[in-house]
Amino acid sequence: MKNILEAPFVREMCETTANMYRLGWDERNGGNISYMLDEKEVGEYLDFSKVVRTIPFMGVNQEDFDASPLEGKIFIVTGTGKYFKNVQKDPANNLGIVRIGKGGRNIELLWGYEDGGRPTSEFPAHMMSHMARLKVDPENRVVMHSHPTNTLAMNYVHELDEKKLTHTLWEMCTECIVVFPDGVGVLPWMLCGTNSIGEATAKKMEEFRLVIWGMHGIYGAGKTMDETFGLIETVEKAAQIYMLTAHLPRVNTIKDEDMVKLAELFGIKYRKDFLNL
Ligand code: 2HA
Ligand code: ZN
Repeated sequence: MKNILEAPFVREMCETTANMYRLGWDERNGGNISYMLDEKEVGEYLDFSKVVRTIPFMGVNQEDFDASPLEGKIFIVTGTGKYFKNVQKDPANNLGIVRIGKGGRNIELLWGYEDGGRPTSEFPAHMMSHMARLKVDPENRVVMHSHPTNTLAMNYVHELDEKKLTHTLWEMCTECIVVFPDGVGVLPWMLCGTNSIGEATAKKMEEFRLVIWGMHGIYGAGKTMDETFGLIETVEKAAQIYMLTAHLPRVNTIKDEDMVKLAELFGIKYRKDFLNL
């Protein structure tokens, strides 16, 4: 067996959490990532017959929560209560590799959480988001939650309306409409760690790869870690420009006609109903 600490997916989790921490997006235990892995690749590092522990899903009523479509799928996931700050120096305590058990009823730990930990408190929301994204994009692998500073700041001074918020973000950087042409879904403030926020997020994920949790943070989904990180990074950059300029007189702006030209140049399908043409 190869050394799991050298596996590309473990390195990627370490690098991404370290980047997010350094950007100030994931204070303390804020944020969580789940990344669906290729069984064949993981098989080079782990013996699938060795289940370290079986862990129940937390924060959900078993009757309302059905993860059976993910039975047997393997994920690397940040641990509950763990700090992104610490993942790189101690992946074996802060990360876990888990397999969704029979009928999607529980979680089988294959590696990690060595100090007795378990997956993020948002694991059910992540699993529901994976199921929702996989229905619209069979190649989706990553779900990422974070508390990016300017995105969060913008939540307090901008209407939490999908069309208006997406439009404002698209206006802030030329590339925004190209990076997230599907726009940004928005949920009001809701109690985190619950079935209801998981279900509401998953519902939005059928339409959007990005979902704002009002006055809490953001969810992103994508095929790769880079794509997902890049989506959140681009929203955060746009929100930063907004926060740097919102209190100043607006002299110039990217017009809706300009955004149409961009979308046409890059040949992308975008939310036309989010423009005011
Ligand atoms: O994992 O960010 O939403 C900590 C959180 C909960
Ligand atoms: Zn959070």
